[in-house]
Amino acid sequence: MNSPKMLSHFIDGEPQAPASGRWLDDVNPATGEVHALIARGDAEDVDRAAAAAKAALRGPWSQWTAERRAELLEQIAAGIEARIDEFAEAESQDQGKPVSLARRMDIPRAIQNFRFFASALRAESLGAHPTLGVLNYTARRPLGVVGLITPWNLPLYLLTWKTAPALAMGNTVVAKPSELTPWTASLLAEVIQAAGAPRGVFNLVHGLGAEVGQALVEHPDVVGLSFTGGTVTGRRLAATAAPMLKKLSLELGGKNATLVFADADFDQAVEGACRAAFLNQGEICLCGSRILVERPIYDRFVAALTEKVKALRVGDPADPTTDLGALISQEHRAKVEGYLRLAVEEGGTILCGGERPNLPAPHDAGAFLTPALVSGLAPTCRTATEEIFGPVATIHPFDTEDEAITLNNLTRYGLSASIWTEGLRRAHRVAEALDVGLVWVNTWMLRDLRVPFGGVKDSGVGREGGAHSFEFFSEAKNICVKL
Ligand code: NAD
Ligand code: 6OD
Repeated sequence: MNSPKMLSHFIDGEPQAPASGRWLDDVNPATGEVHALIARGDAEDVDRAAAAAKAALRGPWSQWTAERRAELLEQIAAGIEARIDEFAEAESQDQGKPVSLARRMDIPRAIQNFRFFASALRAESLGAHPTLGVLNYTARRPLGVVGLITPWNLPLYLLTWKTAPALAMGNTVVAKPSELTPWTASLLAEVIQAAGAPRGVFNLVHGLGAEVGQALVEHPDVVGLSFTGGTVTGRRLAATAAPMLKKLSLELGGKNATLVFADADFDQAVEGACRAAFLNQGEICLCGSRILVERPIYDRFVAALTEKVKALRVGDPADPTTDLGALISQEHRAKVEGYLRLAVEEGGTILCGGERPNLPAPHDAGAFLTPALVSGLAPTCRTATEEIFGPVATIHPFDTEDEAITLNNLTRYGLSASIWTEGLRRAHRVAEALDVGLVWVNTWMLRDLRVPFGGVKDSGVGREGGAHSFEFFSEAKNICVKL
Protein backbone atom coordinates (compact mmCIF):
# COMPACT_ATOMS: atom_id res chain seq x y z
CA MET A 1 0.00 0.00 0.00
CA ASN A 2 1.24 3.50 -0.79
CA SER A 3 1.97 5.67 2.23
CA PRO A 4 -0.42 8.64 2.36
CA LYS A 5 0.59 12.01 1.05
CA MET A 6 1.70 14.36 3.85
CA LEU A 7 0.52 17.95 3.48
CA SER A 8 3.01 19.88 5.63
CA HIS A 9 3.00 23.53 6.52
CA PHE A 10 5.09 25.74 4.29
CA ILE A 11 7.06 28.20 6.39
CA ASP A 12 10.09 30.31 5.54
CA GLY A 13 10.51 28.78 2.11
CA GLU A 14 10.23 25.12 3.02
CA PRO A 15 7.83 22.39 4.08
CA GLN A 16 7.68 22.09 7.87
CA ALA A 17 6.10 19.46 10.09
CA PRO A 18 3.61 20.60 12.74
CA ALA A 19 5.15 21.51 16.10
CA SER A 20 2.56 19.30 17.80
CA GLY A 21 3.59 16.27 15.71
CA ARG A 22 -0.11 15.71 15.04
CA TRP A 23 -1.83 15.21 11.68
CA LEU A 24 -5.43 15.31 10.50
CA ASP A 25 -7.11 13.09 7.92
CA ASP A 26 -7.81 14.60 4.51
CA VAL A 27 -10.89 12.77 3.26
CA ASN A 28 -12.11 12.47 -0.32
CA PRO A 29 -15.84 13.17 0.16
CA ALA A 30 -16.73 11.29 -3.02
CA THR A 31 -15.38 7.99 -1.65
CA GLY A 32 -14.85 8.47 2.08
CA GLU A 33 -11.20 7.47 1.65
CA VAL A 34 -8.39 9.25 3.48
CA HIS A 35 -6.12 10.34 0.66
CA ALA A 36 -3.67 12.52 2.61
CA LEU A 37 -2.64 13.59 6.07
CA ILE A 38 -2.72 17.27 6.94
CA ALA A 39 -0.39 18.99 9.38
CA ARG A 40 -2.42 19.87 12.48
CA GLY A 41 -1.10 23.35 13.17
CA ASP A 42 -1.36 25.33 16.37
CA ALA A 43 -0.33 28.68 17.81
CA GLU A 44 3.34 27.68 17.77
CA ASP A 45 3.26 27.06 14.02
CA VAL A 46 1.40 30.31 13.43
CA ASP A 47 4.06 32.09 15.46
CA ARG A 48 6.84 30.56 13.34
CA ALA A 49 5.03 31.53 10.13
CA ALA A 50 4.34 35.08 11.34
CA ALA A 51 7.99 35.46 12.37
CA ALA A 52 9.16 34.28 8.92
CA ALA A 53 6.71 36.64 7.24
CA LYS A 54 7.83 39.55 9.42
CA ALA A 55 11.50 38.86 8.71
CA ALA A 56 10.78 38.63 4.97
CA LEU A 57 9.26 42.12 5.06
CA ARG A 58 12.68 43.48 5.97
CA GLY A 59 14.57 41.27 3.49
CA PRO A 60 15.17 41.52 -0.28
CA TRP A 61 11.38 41.52 -0.89
CA SER A 62 11.20 45.11 0.41
CA GLN A 63 13.46 46.14 -2.48
CA TRP A 64 11.43 44.49 -5.21
CA THR A 65 9.90 46.96 -7.67
CA ALA A 66 6.25 46.72 -8.68
CA GLU A 67 7.41 45.42 -12.06
CA ARG A 68 9.35 42.61 -10.43
CA ARG A 69 6.37 41.66 -8.28
CA ALA A 70 4.15 41.69 -11.40
CA GLU A 71 6.63 39.32 -13.06
CA LEU A 72 6.48 37.04 -10.03
CA LEU A 73 2.68 36.89 -10.27
CA GLU A 74 2.96 35.96 -13.93
CA GLN A 75 5.45 33.23 -13.11
CA ILE A 76 3.06 31.86 -10.51
CA ALA A 77 0.21 31.88 -13.05
CA ALA A 78 2.42 30.00 -15.51
CA GLY A 79 3.45 27.55 -12.78
CA ILE A 80 -0.18 26.67 -12.02
CA GLU A 81 -1.03 26.46 -15.71
CA ALA A 82 1.80 24.00 -16.31
CA ARG A 83 0.26 21.72 -13.67
CA ILE A 84 -3.40 22.44 -14.37
CA ASP A 85 -4.51 18.81 -14.54
CA GLU A 86 -2.79 17.97 -11.26
CA PHE A 87 -4.43 21.00 -9.59
CA ALA A 88 -7.88 20.13 -11.00
CA GLU A 89 -7.59 16.52 -9.86
CA ALA A 90 -6.47 17.55 -6.36
CA GLU A 91 -9.28 20.10 -6.04
CA SER A 92 -11.85 17.54 -7.06
CA GLN A 93 -10.52 14.86 -4.71
CA ASP A 94 -10.48 17.26 -1.76
CA GLN A 95 -13.76 19.02 -2.42
CA GLY A 96 -15.95 16.48 -4.24
CA LYS A 97 -16.65 18.72 -7.24
CA PRO A 98 -16.42 17.35 -10.81
CA VAL A 99 -12.87 17.38 -12.17
CA SER A 100 -14.29 18.98 -15.32
CA LEU A 101 -15.62 21.91 -13.26
CA ALA A 102 -12.32 22.38 -11.45
CA ARG A 103 -10.58 22.21 -14.85
CA ARG A 104 -12.82 24.81 -16.51
CA MET A 105 -13.66 27.11 -13.55
CA ASP A 106 -11.58 26.87 -10.36
CA ILE A 107 -8.08 26.44 -11.72
CA PRO A 108 -8.34 28.75 -14.74
CA ARG A 109 -9.74 31.40 -12.40
CA ALA A 110 -6.79 30.93 -10.01
CA ILE A 111 -4.44 31.49 -12.97
CA GLN A 112 -6.48 34.52 -14.01
CA ASN A 113 -6.29 35.94 -10.48
CA PHE A 114 -2.48 36.13 -10.75
CA ARG A 115 -2.48 37.41 -14.36
CA PHE A 116 -5.17 39.99 -13.61
CA PHE A 117 -3.43 41.44 -10.55
CA ALA A 118 -0.10 41.50 -12.42
CA SER A 119 -1.67 43.69 -15.12
CA ALA A 120 -3.57 45.77 -12.59
CA LEU A 121 -0.33 46.44 -10.74
CA ARG A 122 1.38 47.61 -13.91
CA ALA A 123 -1.56 49.87 -14.76
CA GLU A 124 -1.83 51.35 -11.30
CA SER A 125 -1.46 55.10 -10.93
CA LEU A 126 -1.76 57.03 -7.71
CA GLY A 127 -3.34 60.41 -7.09
CA ALA A 128 -1.67 63.82 -7.09
CA HIS A 129 -3.33 67.07 -6.01
CA PRO A 130 -1.24 70.01 -7.22
CA THR A 131 -2.20 73.57 -6.40
CA LEU A 132 -0.35 76.86 -6.49
CA GLY A 133 2.91 76.33 -4.58
CA VAL A 134 1.85 73.02 -3.02
CA LEU A 135 1.86 69.43 -4.23
CA ASN A 136 0.00 66.66 -2.45
CA TYR A 137 0.66 63.19 -3.73
CA THR A 138 -0.30 59.75 -2.55
CA ALA A 139 2.11 56.90 -2.03
CA ARG A 140 1.27 53.33 -1.07
CA ARG A 141 3.01 50.94 1.15
CA PRO A 142 2.21 47.37 2.09
CA LEU A 143 0.19 46.67 5.23
CA GLY A 144 2.81 44.18 6.46
CA VAL A 145 2.07 40.60 7.43
CA VAL A 146 -1.44 39.68 6.32
CA GLY A 147 -3.51 36.63 7.27
CA LEU A 148 -5.65 35.00 4.58
CA ILE A 149 -8.35 32.60 5.81
CA THR A 150 -10.37 30.74 3.21
CA PRO A 151 -13.25 28.21 2.98
CA TRP A 152 -13.67 24.81 1.36
CA ASN A 153 -16.05 25.51 -1.50
CA LEU A 154 -13.73 27.21 -4.02
CA PRO A 155 -10.41 26.47 -2.34
CA LEU A 156 -7.73 27.61 -4.78
CA TYR A 157 -10.00 30.15 -6.53
CA LEU A 158 -10.52 32.07 -3.28
CA LEU A 159 -7.04 31.64 -1.81
CA THR A 160 -5.47 33.05 -4.98
CA TRP A 161 -8.08 35.84 -5.10
CA LYS A 162 -6.45 37.12 -1.92
CA THR A 163 -2.84 35.99 -2.37
CA ALA A 164 -2.33 37.72 -5.73
CA PRO A 165 -3.24 41.28 -4.62
CA ALA A 166 -1.55 40.79 -1.23
CA LEU A 167 1.76 39.95 -2.94
CA ALA A 168 1.21 42.61 -5.62
CA MET A 169 1.10 45.26 -2.89
CA GLY A 170 4.34 43.95 -1.34
CA ASN A 171 2.89 42.27 1.75
CA THR A 172 3.99 38.97 3.18
CA VAL A 173 1.37 36.31 3.75
CA VAL A 174 0.36 33.69 6.28
CA ALA A 175 -2.41 31.65 4.65
CA LYS A 176 -4.79 29.28 6.40
CA PRO A 177 -6.91 27.25 3.98
CA SER A 178 -9.87 25.17 5.09
CA GLU A 179 -8.84 21.97 6.86
CA LEU A 180 -11.29 20.18 4.54
CA THR A 181 -9.54 21.24 1.32
CA PRO A 182 -5.83 21.82 1.98
CA TRP A 183 -4.27 20.12 -1.02
CA THR A 184 -4.22 22.81 -3.72
CA ALA A 185 -2.93 25.33 -1.14
CA SER A 186 0.11 23.07 -0.65
CA LEU A 187 0.57 22.84 -4.42
CA LEU A 188 0.32 26.64 -4.61
CA ALA A 189 3.07 27.05 -1.99
CA GLU A 190 5.35 24.88 -4.15
CA VAL A 191 4.55 26.93 -7.24
CA ILE A 192 5.13 30.26 -5.47
CA GLN A 193 8.51 29.10 -4.21
CA ALA A 194 9.53 27.72 -7.61
CA ALA A 195 8.48 31.01 -9.21
CA GLY A 196 11.19 32.75 -7.19
CA ALA A 197 9.44 34.38 -4.21
CA PRO A 198 11.93 35.10 -1.43
CA ARG A 199 11.71 32.86 1.65
CA GLY A 200 8.99 33.83 4.07
CA VAL A 201 6.97 35.88 1.59
CA PHE A 202 4.27 33.21 1.36
CA ASN A 203 3.68 30.94 4.34
CA LEU A 204 1.00 28.32 4.78
CA VAL A 205 -0.24 26.89 8.07
CA HIS A 206 -2.69 24.02 7.88
CA GLY A 207 -5.11 22.98 10.58
CA LEU A 208 -8.38 23.65 12.32
CA GLY A 209 -10.12 27.01 12.51
CA ALA A 210 -10.21 27.05 16.30
CA GLU A 211 -6.50 26.21 16.54
CA VAL A 212 -4.77 27.86 13.57
CA GLY A 213 -7.36 30.40 12.37
CA GLN A 214 -7.93 31.79 15.83
CA ALA A 215 -4.18 31.99 16.54
CA LEU A 216 -3.66 33.85 13.28
CA VAL A 217 -6.43 36.32 14.09
CA GLU A 218 -4.96 36.91 17.56
CA HIS A 219 -1.33 37.19 16.44
CA PRO A 220 -0.03 40.71 17.16
CA ASP A 221 2.23 40.78 14.06
CA VAL A 222 -0.61 40.02 11.66
CA VAL A 223 -1.96 43.47 10.87
CA GLY A 224 -4.59 42.69 8.25
CA LEU A 225 -6.99 39.78 7.77
CA SER A 226 -8.91 38.88 4.67
CA PHE A 227 -11.49 36.23 5.54
CA THR A 228 -13.98 34.34 3.40
CA GLY A 229 -16.29 31.94 5.18
CA GLY A 230 -19.44 31.69 7.23
CA THR A 231 -21.14 34.62 8.94
CA VAL A 232 -20.85 33.14 12.44
CA THR A 233 -17.10 32.64 12.02
CA GLY A 234 -16.71 36.10 10.50
CA ARG A 235 -18.48 37.72 13.42
CA ARG A 236 -16.26 35.89 15.88
CA LEU A 237 -13.16 36.87 13.95
CA ALA A 238 -14.23 40.53 13.97
CA ALA A 239 -14.83 40.38 17.74
CA THR A 240 -11.18 39.41 18.23
CA ALA A 241 -9.53 41.47 15.50
CA ALA A 242 -11.47 44.74 15.68
CA PRO A 243 -10.33 45.71 19.22
CA MET A 244 -6.75 44.98 18.04
CA LEU A 245 -7.40 47.55 15.28
CA LYS A 246 -6.55 45.13 12.50
CA LYS A 247 -7.69 45.91 8.99
CA LEU A 248 -10.46 43.46 8.09
CA SER A 249 -12.18 42.25 4.95
CA LEU A 250 -15.07 39.86 5.54
CA GLU A 251 -16.72 37.95 2.68
CA LEU A 252 -19.48 35.96 4.37
CA GLY A 253 -22.58 33.89 3.70
CA GLY A 254 -25.46 34.43 1.31
CA LYS A 255 -29.04 33.43 0.55
CA ASN A 256 -29.40 34.94 -2.87
CA ALA A 257 -32.51 35.36 -4.99
CA THR A 258 -33.05 34.73 -8.68
CA LEU A 259 -35.86 37.10 -9.71
CA VAL A 260 -37.67 36.01 -12.86
CA PHE A 261 -40.16 38.42 -14.43
CA ALA A 262 -42.87 37.30 -16.85
CA ASP A 263 -41.20 39.16 -19.72
CA ALA A 264 -37.90 37.27 -19.32
CA ASP A 265 -36.49 35.10 -22.09
CA PHE A 266 -38.10 31.97 -20.69
CA ASP A 267 -35.55 29.34 -21.75
CA GLN A 268 -32.57 31.43 -20.77
CA ALA A 269 -34.14 32.18 -17.38
CA VAL A 270 -34.79 28.48 -16.70
CA GLU A 271 -31.23 27.63 -17.71
CA GLY A 272 -29.83 30.52 -15.64
CA ALA A 273 -31.88 29.70 -12.54
CA CYS A 274 -30.79 26.05 -12.70
CA ARG A 275 -27.11 26.91 -13.07
CA ALA A 276 -27.27 29.56 -10.32
CA ALA A 277 -28.89 27.13 -7.89
CA PHE A 278 -26.79 24.03 -8.45
CA LEU A 279 -23.34 24.84 -9.82
CA ASN A 280 -20.65 23.32 -7.59
CA GLN A 281 -23.40 21.29 -5.80
CA GLY A 282 -24.97 24.60 -4.70
CA GLU A 283 -21.88 25.25 -2.60
CA ILE A 284 -21.12 28.78 -3.78
CA CYS A 285 -21.89 31.80 -1.66
CA LEU A 286 -23.46 33.44 -4.74
CA CYS A 287 -25.82 30.57 -5.53
CA GLY A 288 -29.40 31.59 -6.26
CA SER A 289 -31.14 29.35 -3.76
CA ARG A 290 -34.45 31.33 -3.62
CA ILE A 291 -36.11 31.50 -6.99
CA LEU A 292 -38.82 34.16 -7.23
CA VAL A 293 -41.05 33.91 -10.30
CA GLU A 294 -43.78 36.31 -11.46
CA ARG A 295 -47.14 34.56 -11.18
CA PRO A 296 -48.27 34.52 -14.87
CA ILE A 297 -45.34 32.23 -15.78
CA TYR A 298 -44.95 30.52 -12.39
CA ASP A 299 -46.52 27.12 -13.18
CA ARG A 300 -44.81 26.79 -16.57
CA PHE A 301 -41.50 27.86 -15.04
CA VAL A 302 -41.76 25.37 -12.17
CA ALA A 303 -42.50 22.54 -14.62
CA ALA A 304 -39.62 23.44 -16.94
CA LEU A 305 -37.14 23.96 -14.13
CA THR A 306 -38.12 20.70 -12.43
CA GLU A 307 -37.42 18.81 -15.67
CA LYS A 308 -34.07 20.52 -16.02
CA VAL A 309 -33.05 19.78 -12.44
CA LYS A 310 -34.08 16.13 -12.78
CA ALA A 311 -31.81 15.86 -15.82
CA LEU A 312 -28.69 16.92 -13.87
CA ARG A 313 -26.28 14.03 -13.49
CA VAL A 314 -24.91 13.33 -10.02
CA GLY A 315 -22.01 10.95 -9.54
CA ASP A 316 -18.36 10.15 -10.16
CA PRO A 317 -16.48 13.48 -10.14
CA ALA A 318 -13.97 12.05 -12.65
CA ASP A 319 -16.68 11.34 -15.24
CA PRO A 320 -16.75 14.27 -17.69
CA THR A 321 -20.54 13.99 -18.03
CA THR A 322 -21.13 14.54 -14.29
CA ASP A 323 -22.87 17.80 -13.38
CA LEU A 324 -22.81 17.53 -9.58
CA GLY A 325 -20.17 15.70 -7.54
CA ALA A 326 -20.20 14.97 -3.82
CA LEU A 327 -20.97 17.46 -1.07
CA ILE A 328 -17.99 18.45 1.06
CA SER A 329 -18.63 15.86 3.81
CA GLN A 330 -21.10 13.41 5.29
CA GLU A 331 -21.78 15.93 8.07
CA HIS A 332 -22.64 18.63 5.57
CA ARG A 333 -24.93 16.27 3.66
CA ALA A 334 -26.72 15.45 6.92
CA LYS A 335 -27.18 19.20 7.53
CA VAL A 336 -28.64 19.70 4.05
CA GLU A 337 -30.96 16.69 4.51
CA GLY A 338 -32.06 18.21 7.81
CA TYR A 339 -33.15 21.32 5.91
CA LEU A 340 -35.15 19.15 3.50
CA ARG A 341 -36.98 17.58 6.46
CA LEU A 342 -37.57 21.08 7.81
CA ALA A 343 -38.92 22.16 4.42
CA VAL A 344 -41.57 19.43 4.62
CA GLU A 345 -42.42 20.38 8.23
CA GLU A 346 -42.78 23.97 7.06
CA GLY A 347 -45.36 22.89 4.48
CA GLY A 348 -43.16 22.58 1.39
CA THR A 349 -43.38 20.06 -1.44
CA ILE A 350 -40.15 18.53 -2.69
CA LEU A 351 -40.66 18.59 -6.46
CA CYS A 352 -37.52 16.58 -7.17
CA GLY A 353 -34.24 15.45 -5.63
CA GLY A 354 -33.01 15.39 -2.08
CA GLU A 355 -32.14 11.70 -2.34
CA ARG A 356 -28.93 9.75 -1.92
CA PRO A 357 -28.24 8.33 -5.39
CA ASN A 358 -27.40 4.65 -5.82
CA LEU A 359 -23.82 4.70 -7.03
CA PRO A 360 -21.39 1.82 -7.49
CA ALA A 361 -18.32 1.47 -5.25
CA PRO A 362 -16.29 3.41 -4.32
CA HIS A 363 -18.83 6.23 -4.68
CA ASP A 364 -21.46 4.37 -2.64
CA ALA A 365 -19.58 5.73 0.39
CA GLY A 366 -19.56 9.32 -0.91
CA ALA A 367 -21.58 12.32 0.29
CA PHE A 368 -23.79 12.60 -2.80
CA LEU A 369 -27.26 14.13 -2.86
CA THR A 370 -29.51 14.75 -5.85
CA PRO A 371 -30.43 18.42 -6.44
CA ALA A 372 -33.71 19.40 -4.80
CA LEU A 373 -36.34 21.93 -5.75
CA VAL A 374 -38.95 22.84 -3.14
CA SER A 375 -42.22 24.72 -3.70
CA GLY A 376 -45.13 25.77 -1.52
CA LEU A 377 -43.11 27.41 1.25
CA ALA A 378 -43.74 30.79 2.81
CA PRO A 379 -40.87 33.01 1.61
CA THR A 380 -40.25 33.99 5.22
CA CYS A 381 -39.77 30.46 6.55
CA ARG A 382 -36.40 29.13 7.72
CA THR A 383 -35.79 26.92 4.68
CA ALA A 384 -36.31 29.91 2.41
CA THR A 385 -34.22 32.39 4.40
CA GLU A 386 -31.34 30.48 6.04
CA GLU A 387 -28.17 29.62 4.14
CA ILE A 388 -28.18 25.88 3.34
CA PHE A 389 -25.09 25.93 1.10
CA GLY A 390 -26.02 22.78 -0.77
CA PRO A 391 -28.12 21.55 -3.72
CA VAL A 392 -31.47 22.88 -2.47
CA ALA A 393 -33.47 25.73 -3.99
CA THR A 394 -36.91 26.98 -3.02
CA ILE A 395 -39.27 28.50 -5.57
CA HIS A 396 -41.95 31.12 -4.84
CA PRO A 397 -44.45 33.14 -6.90
CA PHE A 398 -44.77 36.94 -6.71
CA ASP A 399 -47.36 39.35 -8.13
CA THR A 400 -45.71 42.76 -8.35
CA GLU A 401 -42.28 44.27 -8.76
CA ASP A 402 -42.52 45.76 -5.26
CA GLU A 403 -43.32 42.37 -3.80
CA ALA A 404 -40.31 40.81 -5.57
CA ILE A 405 -38.06 43.49 -4.10
CA THR A 406 -39.52 43.00 -0.63
CA LEU A 407 -39.02 39.24 -0.85
CA ASN A 408 -35.44 39.70 -1.96
CA ASN A 409 -34.69 42.09 0.88
CA LEU A 410 -36.27 40.19 3.75
CA THR A 411 -33.35 37.88 4.54
CA ARG A 412 -30.51 38.83 6.87
CA TYR A 413 -28.08 38.31 3.98
CA GLY A 414 -27.25 40.70 1.16
CA LEU A 415 -24.62 39.24 -1.12
CA SER A 416 -26.00 38.96 -4.66
CA ALA A 417 -29.09 38.64 -6.84
CA SER A 418 -29.84 37.90 -10.47
CA ILE A 419 -32.73 39.52 -12.31
CA TRP A 420 -34.22 38.00 -15.45
CA THR A 421 -36.26 40.42 -17.57
CA GLU A 422 -36.30 41.92 -21.05
CA GLY A 423 -37.43 45.25 -19.55
CA LEU A 424 -34.50 47.63 -19.52
CA ARG A 425 -36.08 50.14 -17.15
CA ARG A 426 -37.34 47.48 -14.82
CA ALA A 427 -33.88 45.86 -14.69
CA HIS A 428 -32.28 49.12 -13.55
CA ARG A 429 -35.11 50.00 -11.15
CA VAL A 430 -35.08 46.62 -9.44
CA ALA A 431 -31.27 46.39 -9.37
CA GLU A 432 -31.19 49.75 -7.59
CA ALA A 433 -33.72 48.63 -4.96
CA LEU A 434 -32.12 45.35 -3.93
CA ASP A 435 -30.15 45.27 -0.67
CA VAL A 436 -27.16 43.35 -2.04
CA GLY A 437 -23.58 44.01 -3.07
CA LEU A 438 -23.79 42.41 -6.53
CA VAL A 439 -26.58 42.27 -9.10
CA TRP A 440 -26.54 40.35 -12.36
CA VAL A 441 -29.12 41.02 -15.08
CA ASN A 442 -29.92 38.14 -17.45
CA THR A 443 -26.83 36.29 -16.29
CA TRP A 444 -25.25 34.97 -13.10
CA MET A 445 -21.69 34.86 -11.75
CA LEU A 446 -20.26 36.59 -14.79
CA ARG A 447 -17.09 38.00 -13.28
CA ASP A 448 -14.94 40.97 -14.22
CA LEU A 449 -12.12 41.10 -11.70
CA ARG A 450 -12.04 44.91 -11.67
CA VAL A 451 -15.46 45.32 -10.08
CA PRO A 452 -16.14 45.62 -6.34
CA PHE A 453 -17.01 42.21 -4.90
CA GLY A 454 -18.68 41.87 -1.51
CA GLY A 455 -21.92 41.93 0.40
CA VAL A 456 -24.06 43.98 2.74
CA LYS A 457 -25.88 43.07 5.98
CA ASP A 458 -24.79 39.62 7.24
CA SER A 459 -22.95 38.91 3.98
CA GLY A 460 -19.90 40.87 4.96
CA VAL A 461 -17.93 44.04 5.31
CA GLY A 462 -15.68 45.57 2.66
CA ARG A 463 -15.03 44.96 -1.00
CA GLU A 464 -12.33 43.06 -2.85
CA GLY A 465 -11.50 43.14 -6.57
CA GLY A 466 -9.22 45.34 -8.67
CA ALA A 467 -8.43 48.64 -6.98
CA HIS A 468 -10.52 47.62 -3.95
CA SER A 469 -8.16 44.74 -3.25
CA PHE A 470 -5.17 47.02 -3.68
CA GLU A 471 -6.69 49.48 -1.22
CA PHE A 472 -7.33 46.74 1.29
CA PHE A 473 -3.85 45.28 1.05
CA SER A 474 -1.99 48.59 1.35
CA GLU A 475 -1.85 51.81 3.34
CA ALA A 476 -2.15 55.05 1.43
CA LYS A 477 0.23 57.76 2.58
CA ASN A 478 -0.27 61.38 1.58
CA ILE A 479 2.82 63.52 1.14
CA CYS A 480 2.35 67.28 1.07
CA VAL A 481 5.22 69.33 -0.37
CA LYS A 482 5.35 73.13 -0.13
CA LEU A 483 7.13 74.10 -3.32
P1 NAD B 1 -16.17 28.56 7.94
O1 NAD B 1 -16.52 29.91 8.42
O2 NAD B 1 -16.53 27.40 8.77
O3 NAD B 1 -14.60 28.43 7.69
C1 NAD B 1 -13.90 29.34 6.86
C2 NAD B 1 -12.45 29.34 7.28
O4 NAD B 1 -12.37 29.89 8.59
C3 NAD B 1 -11.83 27.95 7.37
O5 NAD B 1 -10.49 28.02 6.94
C4 NAD B 1 -11.90 27.65 8.85
O6 NAD B 1 -10.93 26.72 9.28
C5 NAD B 1 -11.64 29.02 9.43
N1 NAD B 1 -12.10 29.21 10.81
C6 NAD B 1 -13.04 28.52 11.49
N2 NAD B 1 -13.13 28.98 12.76
C7 NAD B 1 -12.25 29.99 12.88
C8 NAD B 1 -11.88 30.88 13.93
N3 NAD B 1 -12.44 30.81 15.14
N4 NAD B 1 -10.96 31.82 13.68
C9 NAD B 1 -10.39 31.92 12.46
N5 NAD B 1 -10.66 31.09 11.43
C10 NAD B 1 -11.59 30.14 11.63
O7 NAD B 1 -16.79 28.46 6.47
P2 NAD B 1 -16.79 27.20 5.53
O8 NAD B 1 -17.78 26.22 6.10
O9 NAD B 1 -15.39 26.77 5.25
O10 NAD B 1 -17.37 27.83 4.17
C11 NAD B 1 -18.72 27.98 3.92
C12 NAD B 1 -19.17 29.38 4.23
O11 NAD B 1 -18.35 30.32 3.55
C13 NAD B 1 -20.57 29.65 3.74
O12 NAD B 1 -21.26 30.39 4.72
C14 NAD B 1 -20.37 30.50 2.50
O13 NAD B 1 -21.42 31.34 2.16
C15 NAD B 1 -19.17 31.28 2.90
N6 NAD B 1 -18.49 31.81 1.70
C16 NAD B 1 -18.61 33.14 1.43
C17 NAD B 1 -18.00 33.65 0.27
C18 NAD B 1 -18.09 35.11 -0.10
O14 NAD B 1 -17.34 35.54 -0.97
N7 NAD B 1 -18.96 35.89 0.49
C19 NAD B 1 -17.28 32.80 -0.55
C20 NAD B 1 -17.20 31.45 -0.23
C21 NAD B 1 -17.81 30.96 0.92
O1 6OD C 1 -15.70 35.48 -7.97
C1 6OD C 1 -15.14 35.91 -6.96
O2 6OD C 1 -14.24 36.77 -7.02
C2 6OD C 1 -15.54 35.41 -5.64
N1 6OD C 1 -14.91 35.97 -4.59
C3 6OD C 1 -16.47 34.43 -5.53
C4 6OD C 1 -16.90 33.89 -4.30
C5 6OD C 1 -17.73 32.84 -4.33
C6 6OD C 1 -18.23 32.25 -3.13
O3 6OD C 1 -18.43 31.09 -2.94
